[in-house]
Amino acid sequence: MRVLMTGAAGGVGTLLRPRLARKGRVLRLLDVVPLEAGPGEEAVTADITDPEAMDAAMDGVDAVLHLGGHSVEQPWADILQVNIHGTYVVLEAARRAGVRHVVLASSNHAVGFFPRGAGEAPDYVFPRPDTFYGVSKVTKEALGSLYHDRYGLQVTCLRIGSCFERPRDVRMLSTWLSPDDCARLAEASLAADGFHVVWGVSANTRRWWSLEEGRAIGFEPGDDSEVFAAELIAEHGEPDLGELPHALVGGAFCGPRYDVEN
Ligand code: 15L
Repeated sequence: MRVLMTGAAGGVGTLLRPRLARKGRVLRLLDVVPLEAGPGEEAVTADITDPEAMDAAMDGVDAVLHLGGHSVEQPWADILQVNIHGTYVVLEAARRAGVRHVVLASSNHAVGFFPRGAGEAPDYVFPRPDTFYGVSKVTKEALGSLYHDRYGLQVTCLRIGSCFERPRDVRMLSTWLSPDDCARLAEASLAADGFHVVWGVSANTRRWWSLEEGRAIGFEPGDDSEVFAAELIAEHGEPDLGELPHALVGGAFCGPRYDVEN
């Protein structure tokens, strides 16, 4: 079993790398930044927008975990080239190589303007991107859907919340995806057949995003950000759920800081 991980040098890739190591599995780490391969790993320095390099990177690969691309807002031209075109190149290379499973790192920012309501935000919320970055995640999901329906790839898109070692602010008490839960979600997704869009969130007490579809593909989160709540609230104060960053899925990404003229 060989898994190609794009964006392996990034934040989520770095957290997942040790957690996805398995006996009998080779992790092929791909990034524009050179990486040193450890036991059970292979390193490829390549750009996801380079079709020849991606064809070569797919050789012998069973599944792809596509994390590569900008992870925050950038000028449109960069988002278009790296996140949108790059995802097309990755999926095309996977299709040509006959790869069965592809997991796409989407983001909560694909649906950033979805408002907090009385109940949980359901799975498969219609796209409401909050930035050009969010648009690229919507496009990623759309490309994944196309490559599933037209070419039979098994695709799972992860609407990841906030994947860090620990929550960094009060919003993340709701949106945190612990590194261990991210690995659990990646494992479930790498084995899931069909086309799925799931929230990437831990079993946080303050969670307001559904875990139903995640659980349907076999993801059982084991962590809860509540253990960090007292400390974060002492530092930042109690959240006002009617205001940003708490009132909308995408938090501060929905605010004026991300207007194109700022
Ligand atoms: C994301 O999609 C970003 O990659 C990450 O940096 C965080 O800001 C996260 O969303 C979030 O919403 O907390």
